[in-house]
Amino acid sequence: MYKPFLEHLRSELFERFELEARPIPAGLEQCTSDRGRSPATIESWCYQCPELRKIRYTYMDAGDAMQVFNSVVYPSHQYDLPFLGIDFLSFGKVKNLVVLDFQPLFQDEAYQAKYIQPLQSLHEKYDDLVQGLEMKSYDANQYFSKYLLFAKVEPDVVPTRVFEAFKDYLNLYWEMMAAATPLTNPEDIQRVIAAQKEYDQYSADRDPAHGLFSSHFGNEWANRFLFEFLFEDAKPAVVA
Ligand code: BLA
Repeated sequence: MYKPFLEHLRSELFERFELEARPIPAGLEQCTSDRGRSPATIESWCYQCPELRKIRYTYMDAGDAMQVFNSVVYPSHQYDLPFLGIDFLSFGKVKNLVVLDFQPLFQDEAYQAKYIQPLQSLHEKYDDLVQGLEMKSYDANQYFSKYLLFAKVEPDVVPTRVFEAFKDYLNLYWEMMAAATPLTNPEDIQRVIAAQKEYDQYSADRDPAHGLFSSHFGNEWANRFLFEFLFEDAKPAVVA
């Protein structure tokens, strides 16, 4: 269902950047299971280039039962650009949830004006993908922008409206990247490093997918996937 999105992201990345593979810890690149009701496969890819220190994307395929395409692009530490965050999920072809955002590192006004305001016109263009849904796991005011696309959609709009929106958001992201000037002040860079790290911790602590991973691939695999790959700068909570 979301394979064309993955293909589009991949070809855009390879066209625009000098990508180098970024290693994925052994055993986490791919996993297949026949536990649970339907067989599931999860596969991930990871790259880096001078501008983008970590580009990861994951596809989880459990046939009609579930399709997930998830990706985060982490700019290099000398860029205070937002993350590009993608989470497209489909359960039983019925519940199709799409989330697409430029995830801000900071919430101050200068940052919003520079990196989030440019999204406004796309957000308006795709107002059918803006539904004011409530977030259950996350805080909408942290690491999300006010111009995110977040919608429950019918399957027929996925290859049409959602794909159009995806292409437009990606294009704007590349434009923003191309226009960005690297930070030179070590303190500013430290601030980016800290915020990116906090994003990993925040996301790992709240990730609504842990149960999904562990039901298919086991708890141990799920923990490794979360803390060694998806959000590798996060530390697992210490359980007494
Ligand atoms: C929701 N994301 C979800 C849910 C799951 C995942 C299972 C809950 C769906 C439901 O309501 O039933 C799945 N998250 C994943 C998967 C991975 C993951 C499979 O990290 C990894 C492979 N989530 C992101 C990113 C964004 C994001 C980058 O990982 C930003 C665009 C957003 N996911 C996001 C939001 C929700 C969600 C906003 C709704 C959650 C809520 O209600 O709080």
